[in-house]
Amino acid sequence: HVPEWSYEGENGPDHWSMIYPSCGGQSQSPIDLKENEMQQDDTMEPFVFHHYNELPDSITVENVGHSVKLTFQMTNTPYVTGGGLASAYKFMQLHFHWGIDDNDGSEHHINSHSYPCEVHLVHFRERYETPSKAILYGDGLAVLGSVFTISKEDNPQLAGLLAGLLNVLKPNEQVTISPMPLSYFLPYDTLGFYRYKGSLTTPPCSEVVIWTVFSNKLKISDEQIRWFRELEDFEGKAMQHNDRPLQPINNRPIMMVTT
Ligand code: B30
Ligand code: ZN
Repeated sequence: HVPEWSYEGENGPDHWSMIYPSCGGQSQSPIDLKENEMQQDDTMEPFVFHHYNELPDSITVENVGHSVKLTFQMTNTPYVTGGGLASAYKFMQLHFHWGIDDNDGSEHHINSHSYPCEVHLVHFRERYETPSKAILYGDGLAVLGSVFTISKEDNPQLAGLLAGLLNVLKPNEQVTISPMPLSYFLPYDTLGFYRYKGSLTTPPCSEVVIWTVFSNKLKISDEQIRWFRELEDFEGKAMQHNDRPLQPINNRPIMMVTT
């Protein structure tokens, strides 16, 4: 289907709230994560990632028109506990946000700095049984985000995915890629992170997300990012960027966990 929203022009982010009222809410994402405005939290235990190192049977890559999404077919669904989360959150999908050039593209900013790319690992709270039921609750989803910095060398862990992109240049196209563990999309050290309550960064912008952004970064080369920008959107135009502008914090507490 063709959605009623995009990242540019008449259906761009400034207009989302006309059709999707939550996009005009008071707890929207992304935000600028400024360390000097955060509270330190020493009570959150480290994350525990279950089955994140297991090889899936297969991975499906899909061009969803506004991003590229990966789903993992595996016997044991990965899930996350700890990290200040109330209970287990099951992995659903991961996807990427990127920018027109390497100065921009991450949705969250860290200390007012934007990064060229950000990956979102989307999870739903197990006790709500399904993703569609989970988004009816303020703590229904947990999204784990990591930003990328530019490396001179290609990141070999991204090679299989990026090769697959050539087969999904058009919306709704799907391809199966060689299995790799979900842990490839987490920084090596996940002990440091930022935490706040926010929303989906795309319509319907539901305010149901416990956000985590890790302080450590992943790596991607400039040549590798270019592949994302080649994907086509529903209008047949290159998806040059898919980062929502920063949203007001409105007195929300932002927590920081350091090692
Ligand atoms: S994000 O991580 O805040 N960018 C959804 C999940 C996470 C984020 C944004 C949206 C989500 O579940 N959206 C509704 C379902 N989508 C399915 C999808 O896979 O991606 C349907 C849709 O638009 O129509 Cu996009
Ligand atoms: Zn996202």
